[in-house]
Amino acid sequence: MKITFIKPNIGRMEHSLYVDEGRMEPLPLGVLAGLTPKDVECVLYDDRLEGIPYDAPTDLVAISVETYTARRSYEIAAEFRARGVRVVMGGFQPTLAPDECLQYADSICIGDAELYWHEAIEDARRNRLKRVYRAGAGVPQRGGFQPRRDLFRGKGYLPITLMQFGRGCRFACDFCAVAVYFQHTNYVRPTHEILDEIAAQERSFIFFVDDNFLSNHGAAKTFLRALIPLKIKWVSQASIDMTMDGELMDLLEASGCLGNVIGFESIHPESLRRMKKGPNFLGGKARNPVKTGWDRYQHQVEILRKHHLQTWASFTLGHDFDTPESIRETFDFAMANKFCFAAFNILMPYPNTPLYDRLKAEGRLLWNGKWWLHPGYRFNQAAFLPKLMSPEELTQACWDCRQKWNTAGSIFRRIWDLKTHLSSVSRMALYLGYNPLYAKEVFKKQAMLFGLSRKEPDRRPTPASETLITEEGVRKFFPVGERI
Ligand code: B12
Ligand code: SF4
Repeated sequence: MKITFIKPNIGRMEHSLYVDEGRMEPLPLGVLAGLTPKDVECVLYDDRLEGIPYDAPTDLVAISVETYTARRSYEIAAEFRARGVRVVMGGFQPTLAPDECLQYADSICIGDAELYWHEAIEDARRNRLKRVYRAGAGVPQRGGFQPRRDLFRGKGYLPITLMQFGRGCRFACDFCAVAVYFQHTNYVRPTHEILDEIAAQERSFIFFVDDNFLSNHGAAKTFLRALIPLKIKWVSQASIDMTMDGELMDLLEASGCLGNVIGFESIHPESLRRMKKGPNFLGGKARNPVKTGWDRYQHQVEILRKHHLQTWASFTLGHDFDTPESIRETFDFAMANKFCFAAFNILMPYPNTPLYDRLKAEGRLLWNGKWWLHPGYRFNQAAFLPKLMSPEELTQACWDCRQKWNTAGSIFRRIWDLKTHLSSVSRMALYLGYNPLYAKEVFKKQAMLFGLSRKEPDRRPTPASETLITEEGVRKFFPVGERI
């Protein structure tokens, strides 16, 4: 039996091979292949860098589908199914929007593959795949099996090994797909299994792809102590409440942590409260800004700097208290703190999240409520009606931030921090190596259409009237799989 694993891109130009130069190893597919019985042949194609050989013989196609890549995944599935090959989909989109995915796949997998993949393979061998395999979430890579990293070789991925310490997060931010998928729970792998995986790597630079590496401080401390003697360098994603725990901060520094992606989301306490961004209230003065004054994370950022941690600040912009002015202030805040990277993301209503349900109930969703399928929707456009500005203003304000942040001048201005970027050779290399690369990718991806298209990106915000095409209209004129 042969399985073809596919990592879909967000969008793709019909006549040119769009190559994502910031591409990282597709760990979910490596994990899935690692879970696959040894007698099954596994091949992997990454739509971000290579063509997909639809005519090559295969028995089963397995696609990892996120909301952003759903339209492209459905197109790829249509090609294989037209050739009589069965397609199975798994990942966030099948878990959050199963009914939609079922229309485009022979079989869908809800939740973590560790819990059903063997059964699906045996069913596929006997030609009796079920329509739905359903599981929850749990401890990743149970039993300590390793991802099939040999499948990544020769594909030019960034020289950084992706690995899991754990999955999920204990918080419940209202916009977060992770909170829904993992039901506010964090699962951590046994330390010895991760150490074995690290020992099997040639590289000593690791990205722990956890949703919140520091969701469980106790477990993280145990693991960090075990990391210290290995003398590796690593980065991850973690919530800012880490700054409340001095011992944890010392261990982060001692274990080789260069920095984390941190969800600041907003610099306005009203917005943080409304989105239920729990960790951002724990360590600072946002709990009761009327009494204490809101210091805009000043205290927390100082603690991060004291430990030489570089910060990748992530913002979600477009909350109900946001205006174009407050978005500009957010940009100034990020510049003033000389963050290593910053993502000025438009707040996105992901299917099945509390935010999505609220905006839907308030009649504020654009693009028929399914922006990820809409043929006119472009990457980084507003997908709902904000309260205090128009969707076009929101799109433009975030694009302005991205443009200004990623100029050579901005990169030059931000490097001058002796406590972080200039505190060691590896930190400086990370800053100088990745900033220009990400800047280039940000410009390439901005306003990209989803799926296969003939149109070049148009960076102007789409007028709201164009977002109002009806659902029947979308189906009639732009069925998924048809080129526009
Ligand atoms: C690492 C990461 C990244 C890395 C990318 C790494 C890479 N390889 O390219 C970076 C930082 C670059 C990134 C970028 C983005 N990301 Co990201 N990312 C993650 C993160 C934290 C971990 C992914 C991972 O490797 N996990 C480890 C693997 C083993 O777990 P897994 O993917 O969940 O897979 C398991 C199951 O889902 C299932 N499964 C998955 N696929 C399949 C397929 C089949 C056939 C089967 C049977 C099962 C199955 O089995 C697996 C094993 O249990 C996830 C969150 C998460 N928990 O997954 C977000 C996440 C996937 N990202 C997200 C987003 C939004 C983005 C961006 C769009 C952000 C932005 N605005 O730019 C971009 C662009 C992504 C793109 N498609 O190009 C969202 C997607 C939301 C959604 N509803 O789809 C997530 C869920 C984060 C979140 N908080 O919501 N990301
Ligand atoms: S802290 Fe981060 S990962 Fe956890 S629920 Fe909030 S946004 Fe999601």
